[in-house]
Amino acid sequence: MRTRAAVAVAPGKPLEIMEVNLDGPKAGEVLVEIKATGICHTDEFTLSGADPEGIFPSILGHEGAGVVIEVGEGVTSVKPGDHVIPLYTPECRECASCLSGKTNLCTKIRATQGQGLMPDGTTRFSMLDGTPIYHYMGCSTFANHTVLPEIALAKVNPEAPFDKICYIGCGVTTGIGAVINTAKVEIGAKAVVFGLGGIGLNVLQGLRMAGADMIIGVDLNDDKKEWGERFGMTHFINPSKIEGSVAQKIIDMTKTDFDQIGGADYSFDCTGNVKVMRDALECTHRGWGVSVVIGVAPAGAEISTRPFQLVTGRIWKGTAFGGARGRTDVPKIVDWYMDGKIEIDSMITHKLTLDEINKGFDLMHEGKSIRAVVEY
Ligand code: NAD
Ligand code: AHE
Ligand code: ZN
Repeated sequence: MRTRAAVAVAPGKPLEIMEVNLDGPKAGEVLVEIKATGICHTDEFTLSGADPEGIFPSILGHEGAGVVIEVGEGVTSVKPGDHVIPLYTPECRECASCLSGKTNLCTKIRATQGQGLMPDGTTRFSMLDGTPIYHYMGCSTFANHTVLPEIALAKVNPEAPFDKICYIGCGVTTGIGAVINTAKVEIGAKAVVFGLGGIGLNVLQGLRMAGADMIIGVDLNDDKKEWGERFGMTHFINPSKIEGSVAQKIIDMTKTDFDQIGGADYSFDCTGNVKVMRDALECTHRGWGVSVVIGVAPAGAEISTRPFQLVTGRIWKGTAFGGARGRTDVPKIVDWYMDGKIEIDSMITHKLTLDEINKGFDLMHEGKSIRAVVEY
């Protein structure tokens, strides 16, 4: 069939909207009509050329929602008409990682996914002249139709609006999951969130749900103060407007008469900046502070700190997709949204058509959007 897509033709170039060929689903695969997709900073990261796994031409996008149109041989868990959210972290429930019970990082199809290919080593997309187009994160939601492995689809409540729940395909789940699944924040905790964008605001709402007491937000953009406050932030720091280091500032803010050491119980990097990641670790409490890396850093970037920071009990960890097991957890998160337990609507700041998709990247660069969503 033919479908319309925004194709990443080369690093650093605007996406090109065009008709592309799409082959039907093979065994174990599913054809999905994408109804809406968010634009995540990770799409920008890959388009910019900073992603070591970036491959061109490709169809980016990994934060979508849509409807099953056709299933390939042997597919049993979804059927035409089902509403689904594509999963860049699939859940096969049979690989060593899934069965370990210790991680959400299913490894069944990770190798081919990172090469922009379906599990059989081929691509379903091509240009009208036959040039192959690569898949992205196993999802390619910047196409009106896409093909995914069955294990990379979460079947969700058909009443849920596509233009909102697409955000659960990445940002919402990553932010809330980082708090609940990865950090396992407890009631009364003191926490810091670096970077109050599409991910950071969801970390804030996760902290609010978990019952954290002091929730400090850090961003270079003062507009994010008001945004943070809407999602539970209690204190705001703009690092460009303070004297001294942001880590020391946070340590001082968290001291009490009883605890003169100070430091956050938990911190989260949602910037992808390795210097910020260091501050995020070093602002946590001696003996027990946990810092979670969410941000994705460019090729070649490395993190550093004095090993003493770890010797003295701080824990540095990371999270992908908020530690969520997609087929199991994503339908529940959609239900949380439908039941009013989590907020999404106000974070969708812009709605675009596919033809306007590059505007979504401009809004992100200008710090004007939280999430821009493309509706097909
Ligand atoms: P975004 O562009 O919406 O937000 C980033 C925010 O960070 C902005 O508000 C910006 O002003 C702020 N910021 C930038 N540099 C800063 C600095 N030095 N100090 C303080 N604040 C700073 O991006 P997003 O969609 O929220 O994504 C955030 C990061 O999370 C990206 O690196 C993205 O690739 C990554 N990400 C990771 C996962 C995962 O599973 N680990 C999932 C989604 C996104
Ligand atoms: N391809 C990059 C890494 C990109 C990355 O870290 N991706 C996150 C999801 S970001 C979603 O917005 C992730 O899930 N990683 C786990 C995985 O298996 O890809 C690189 O550096 O090579
Ligand atoms: Zn993302």
